[in-house]
Amino acid sequence: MPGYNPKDIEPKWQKYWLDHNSFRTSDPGDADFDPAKPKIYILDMFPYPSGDGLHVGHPVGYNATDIMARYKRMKGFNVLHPMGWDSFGLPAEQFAIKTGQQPAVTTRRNIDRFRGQMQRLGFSYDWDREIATSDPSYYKWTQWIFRKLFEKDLAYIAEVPVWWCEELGTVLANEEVDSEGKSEVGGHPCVRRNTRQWVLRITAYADRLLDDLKSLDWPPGIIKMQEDWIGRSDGADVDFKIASGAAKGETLRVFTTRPDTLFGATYMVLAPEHPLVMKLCTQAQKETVSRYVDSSSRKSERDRMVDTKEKSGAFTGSYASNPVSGEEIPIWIADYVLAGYGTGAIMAVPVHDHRDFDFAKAMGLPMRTVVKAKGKDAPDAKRVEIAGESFVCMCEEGHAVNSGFLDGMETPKAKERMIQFLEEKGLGKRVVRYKLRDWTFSRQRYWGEPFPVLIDKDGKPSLVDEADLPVTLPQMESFKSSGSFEAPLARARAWVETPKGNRETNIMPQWAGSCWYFLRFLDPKNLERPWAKAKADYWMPVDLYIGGAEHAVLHLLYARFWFKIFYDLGLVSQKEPFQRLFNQGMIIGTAYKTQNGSVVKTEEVRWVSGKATHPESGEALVVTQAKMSKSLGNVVNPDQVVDEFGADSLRLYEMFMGPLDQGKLWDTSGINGVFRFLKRAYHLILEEDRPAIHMGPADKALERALHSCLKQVGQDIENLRFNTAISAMMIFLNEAGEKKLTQLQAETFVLILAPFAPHLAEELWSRLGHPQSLAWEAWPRVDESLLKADTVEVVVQVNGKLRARLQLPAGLEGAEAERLALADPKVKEQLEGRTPKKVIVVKDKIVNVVF
Ligand code: ANZ
Repeated sequence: MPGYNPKDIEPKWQKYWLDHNSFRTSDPGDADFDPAKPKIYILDMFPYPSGDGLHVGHPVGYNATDIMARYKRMKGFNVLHPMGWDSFGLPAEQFAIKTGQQPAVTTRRNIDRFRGQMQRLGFSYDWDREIATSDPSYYKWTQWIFRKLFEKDLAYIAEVPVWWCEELGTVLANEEVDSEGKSEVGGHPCVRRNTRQWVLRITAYADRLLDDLKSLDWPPGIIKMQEDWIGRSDGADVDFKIASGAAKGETLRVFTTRPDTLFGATYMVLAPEHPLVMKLCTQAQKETVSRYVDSSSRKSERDRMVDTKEKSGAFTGSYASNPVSGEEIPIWIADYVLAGYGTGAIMAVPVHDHRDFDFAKAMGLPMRTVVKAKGKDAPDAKRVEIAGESFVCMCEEGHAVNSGFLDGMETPKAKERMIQFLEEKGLGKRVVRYKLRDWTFSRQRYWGEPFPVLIDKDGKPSLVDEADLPVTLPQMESFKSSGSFEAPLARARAWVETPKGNRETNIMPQWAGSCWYFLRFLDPKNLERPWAKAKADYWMPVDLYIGGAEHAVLHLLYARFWFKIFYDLGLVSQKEPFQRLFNQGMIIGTAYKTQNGSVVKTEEVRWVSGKATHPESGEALVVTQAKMSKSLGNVVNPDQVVDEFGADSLRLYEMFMGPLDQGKLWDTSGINGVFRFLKRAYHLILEEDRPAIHMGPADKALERALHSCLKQVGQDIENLRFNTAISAMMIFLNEAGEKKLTQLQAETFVLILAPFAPHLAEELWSRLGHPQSLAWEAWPRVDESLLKADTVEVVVQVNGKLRARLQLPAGLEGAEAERLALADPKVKEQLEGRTPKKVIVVKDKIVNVVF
């Protein structure tokens, strides 16, 4: 049966690409490597191979990188475009537990499924470079890197709180638990306890992680999130002496970003967990303070930070003296001050800090205005009247008042002056602080990289010799965590006990493998080193990195951190791993629920006069649009779409739905449109399955339409605007109408189509008489001369005033333009028969007439 049938075309070309290893990329040093070409490294955030397989949301990013990779090969680049698997981690472990199997077995199977699905979509990965983070041949090098971190004193052991989740039966890290103490996976309640953990000293790199963001081509929103996560604050530590009450003579250190407001500090606050709390508290206040400390230990950090919350606190009974005014100010404890930030204590300046303002107002504490705003007070500013004096909360900068030697100074200058004063008098010093905390780098679970570490009887760690790597994960019958917070590996006694000492039984977090996988892709089979430096020198940095915005902070931060360590170790020559970052939008699915909330799968919904109803009861369903998830029954499997319409249609549809960075609602019926487009493209080139070629000279209008399409598509790909690129191809098809293309035009169109619908393009290319894949054909050159407009607008000025606009043939000679301008009725009217003194012609733009 002649006609466009993806089932006949797609498997054939997928096999061809694999058999010919069409997308193998050679490296510097390989015989077939061409150093004259420019390089581009195009990377996807590699997936963790879940048990559910791909859903249609995954390929959005993979489609985008594939189009870019195919295009850049045609543009004459050396293109590195690899794929692998982030195969350690909690989801894989949970899947194995749920299905009663070994994670090593389920993971392999899931990987095979993912790879198969990707190959069915025709992605042009260099499969020779495939890696999986859970392979010993890979994690050997993750352990090797850990050895380096330990040697550099960037890894240490500390007591850190972790969470236990009864429901999941596992220990969770902070980032796996939400602000309400529920697990990110499944939303189950968790309890917290301090345990011994490995911690990485990421804070040592805080400044560089912040500064180097400037050099990156990333979405501004992501840069901002990284900046906020690192959270640099410039300020000062200030020492206050305890003047009366308990602990007289002790020093209380605070951190402030506004040392210029020191004269306005009218009380102090300690976090309830501050070590001095009990010491500072007078006999009379002991009970109140203890009760408060106890009640706040039950609140989450997020709750304590929320501004609108009722402020609560307790007075300790003691007073400190303000180091600049000498005034005695009361010391309180309150949970709006956090133990883990700064010094865990603050000087409170109610008029210039919202939280202090609310607290002082609630507790009836004194206030003093020490900064005057530049303009008027904000109309919505908080106000309060105390003993006949009115105070307006003002947190902006301005100039100092009521502040002795600072009076009149603008805020930045006043800050500097105060820091100088404090340093001179030994009352404080300049400091920079970060929100960023060191990174808890161990998990009490099974499915992860073992640490290359032995622990002696006193708990002291030592490294396993490099020659003994990898330390492989032992097979265990049961690898569930236990409620005792003990790592499952501790139960593998035969593995733990070695002649040289006992093994560390914690494992690394899933982030470990994804911190450096982009480097292993450069040299995946190297047995001597994690990668050869020369390869990193050539391929790094990643030129385009596409993935989900959910990795905006942690993955990118951790990977950048390790990369900077590699730089310091001389393993790479660049400072940043990912030059250009792009986040693809999420695909949203439609979900159907009954009134009482039970889910009805999309394929089971019955449509009655345009309304979704229950297949049995006929009840009208509640329709919502939400992130695709199994529990909502709104996941669309790409395999189904490929079965019905083919991979090229799926690829095209996902790119045509809208701009790459925006969220899009999946609508299977929308695929019909792109399927029809591909069918028309097929029939434009083939008639009864034979090339339908126009033999005479090229149709001028068609030629121009083709080159305008070519130009647009090239520009759009560079800018990741794939939806408009596809529209441009559709417009061309419309303009072509019933006309036939010449051989050259047909080839040009097929090459334009190739990055988007590679199977169909390969098929057409071969039918046009080419025995080899088009993957490495040159991208056609735009003939700019065709795109120049035939006519241009030329304005005519008479004595400097615009008098006429003429449509003239483009490129008209000066004398001819002058003749036509002077013949124009409006110009004639101005001249009233006079001969102009001078006529100046700017070709294709202006005729200037002076008389
Ligand atoms: C006095 C002051 C006056 C402040 C003023 C602000 C405005 P960032 O920018 O987030 O670093 N602070 C210090 N340690 C704290 C803690 N452990 N818990 C809660 N708040 C704490 O904020 C630094 C400011 O937050 C510090 O500057 C301190 O309040 C408060 F007009 O000191 B400030």
